[in-house]
Amino acid sequence: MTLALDTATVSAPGATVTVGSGDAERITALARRIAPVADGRVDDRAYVAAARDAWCDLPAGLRRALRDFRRDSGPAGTLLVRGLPVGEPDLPPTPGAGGSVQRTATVPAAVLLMVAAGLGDPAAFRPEKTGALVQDVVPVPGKEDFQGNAGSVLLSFHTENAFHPHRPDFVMLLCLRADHERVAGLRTGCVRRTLPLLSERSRAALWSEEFVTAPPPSFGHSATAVPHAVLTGAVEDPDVRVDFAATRPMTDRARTALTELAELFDLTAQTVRLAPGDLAVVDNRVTVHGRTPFRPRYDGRDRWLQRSFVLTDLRRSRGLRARDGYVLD
Ligand SMILES: O=C(O)CCC(=O)C(=O)O
Ligand SMILES: [Fe+2]
Repeated sequence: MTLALDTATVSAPGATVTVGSGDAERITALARRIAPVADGRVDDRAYVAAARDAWCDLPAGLRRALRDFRRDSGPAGTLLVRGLPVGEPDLPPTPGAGGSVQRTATVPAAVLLMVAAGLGDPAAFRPEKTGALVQDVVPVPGKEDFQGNAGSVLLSFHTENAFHPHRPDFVMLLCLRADHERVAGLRTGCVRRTLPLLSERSRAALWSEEFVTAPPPSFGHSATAVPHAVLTGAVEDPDVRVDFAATRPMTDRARTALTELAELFDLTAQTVRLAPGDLAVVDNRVTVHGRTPFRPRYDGRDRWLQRSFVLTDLRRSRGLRARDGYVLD
């Protein structure tokens, strides 16, 4: 069966690379090679070290594309890698429990951690999905309306962990199984596209520290909401930091600017219906992401993505990571 990306839904595609079947077999072999390390506990530092080592043996074309993307994520701030092995046809049923994670060595977990270790280093937040380095993104019964990855209504645009000083540099989403109706789309919007379209007044507001983004309750007091700007860095190529479900304006001009920015992200959005074997890498510094709605059936065949975060400079968060591990407390 061919599960092709529905290119008709891509308005202005970001970079795409396709892994050939021979390379996919090599990648599967690498995943099998490292599977016994640390008894297959993917959160163990020895497993991560093995994944980092295996990165060096990934097909050169894939490594080149990822390293180029790391240096310059381009006008869309996304890279789609297609044709990766995800363990089909022996894929187990889609998990249905809230907070479910992947603790054991599988082909998709190896793919995520090998790529993470090449783009930077994998990282996770202890209060979020128990700090697992590979997390399930699945619809959860009763959570349909939730503005988070357990939901199935429209998920609004957000910078991942926008409230956090060490938010991921890259968010990786690997599709193991598409939704039944193949309508769920990963939506991305890049500030490199919206910036030239913003009014002068809104642009000025977005550069000012007139916004607060509260952490989700699970993070407790470990992150406090201090006023921040939505745009920072280089005037011609800023970073963006916003979560349209959580970022609150503190002034009238900030409110107007947020509305304008949301409209422009909608206008310039690109939507990709991920197929099994598709890995979307989102540059979380310049690109926000969300998801179109879909209808879960909770029958074990629902949409199933696995997610890992990447920090390009792990050292910067050392104060939050016990024993120089990969989990931020
Ligand atoms: O379901 C998706 O496609 C994206 C979910 C999401 O925002 C995330 O897992 O960070
Ligand atoms: Fe997200």
